[in-house]
Amino acid sequence: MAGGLRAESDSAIRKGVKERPTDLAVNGGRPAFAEPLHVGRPNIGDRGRFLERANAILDHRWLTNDGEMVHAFEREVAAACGVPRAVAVCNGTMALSLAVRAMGLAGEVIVPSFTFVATAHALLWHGLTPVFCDVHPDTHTVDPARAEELVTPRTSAILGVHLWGVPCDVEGLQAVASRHRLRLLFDAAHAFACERDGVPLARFGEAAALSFHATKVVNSFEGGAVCTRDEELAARVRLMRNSGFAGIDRVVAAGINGRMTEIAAAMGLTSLESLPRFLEANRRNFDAYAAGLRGLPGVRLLLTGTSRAHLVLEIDEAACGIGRDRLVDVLWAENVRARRYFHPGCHRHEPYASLYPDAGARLPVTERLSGRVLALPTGTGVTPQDVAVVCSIVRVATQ
Ligand code: T4K
Repeated sequence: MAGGLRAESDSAIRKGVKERPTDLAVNGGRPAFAEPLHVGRPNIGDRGRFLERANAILDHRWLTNDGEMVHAFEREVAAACGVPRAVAVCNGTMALSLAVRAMGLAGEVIVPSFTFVATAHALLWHGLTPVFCDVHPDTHTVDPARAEELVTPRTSAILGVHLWGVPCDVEGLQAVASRHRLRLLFDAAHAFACERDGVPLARFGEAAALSFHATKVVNSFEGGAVCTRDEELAARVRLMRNSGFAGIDRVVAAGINGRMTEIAAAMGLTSLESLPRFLEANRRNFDAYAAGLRGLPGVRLLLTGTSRAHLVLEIDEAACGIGRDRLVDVLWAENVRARRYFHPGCHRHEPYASLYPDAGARLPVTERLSGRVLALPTGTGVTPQDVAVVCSIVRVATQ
């Protein structure tokens, strides 16, 4: 009986796998998926709970600005991140922007170029100069040795990014920061539910900015939060989130509207309740990808953060005979919407390309990675059978 069931599920999993080059859609075969399989398909929690919360919001007629749902979400996020305070805001870019502003940074800030462009924009919007730093080839996070080379009398801080939820070399960066009296903060947009040796990544640094965008492991449609162990910093962020209002008609700072809405917080709370299920799906998919891609020359599966929310490959064309961009074309033809995150690196996007035309010369790892990395679909919208099919496409394309 058990053997029969096993055989059935194995054959179900093999359904649709590609076996030879002529099976590929780029060679005239039928696309593997009828509907697009997206990177970043949102995880959806319990609809009933979400709709109950939506009704409660409407009943209370409190839709935004420091409402009960936002307070509850902040408490949950702070507890999950092991910090006394989390200040919820409208998105991750705003979280970064408020952290930078509330910390009073000035002059130059050392930041990786291999990240989503919002990391750099959050600095530029405050008149700061992003100084792009190379990353370590194994972790894709800022290399402390390279960061130290970039310190000048104008440097005020290092902004590390826990890319893919992989921890930065926090101690290495802290040592550089201490030696040069710099501040240290983190873009933790990818790092919710990620830990290092049991410590949530959002605990590191003076402040960490989270994103709860639809594509993140926990989402609030759009959303973000600043996590910090510094009560005064949290109070400043909270003040600035609400246009600088310290009382009902007293403004004490040039704040902004960074408020999270109640409906967003309701989605965030509902997502948090289902987090164990989301993590289980990510880990199951990661293991299935690891098994499906094992032994493929030139295809490296990055060990992403402990939430396994990102599925990241590095393609070495010399070893596997196909370049990353061609492989992305092959996957798209199959309706697998693989993404070239974070091609081509911030320094090659505007306005940075014009501001710092020579930056690429000191970013060899970033330049190499941005030509080799691709993200594949995972999360609750992706099944082990989907993974088997995606792996078979990669396997046949790299044969
Ligand atoms: N720092 C880092 C390191 C970040 O990665 C990000 C954001 C930030 C800071 C800033 O945080 P936020 O301000 O965004 O909260 C996406 C996300 O929009 C962005 O949040 C994320 N990082 C980045 C890595 O990816 P795009 O331009 O790829 O496209 P988007 O939002 O259209 O979504 C990607 C794919 O996901 C779509 O092709 C289809 C799928 N999708 C998306 C949405 C929104 C769905 O299936 N359903 C959906 O509702 O930026």
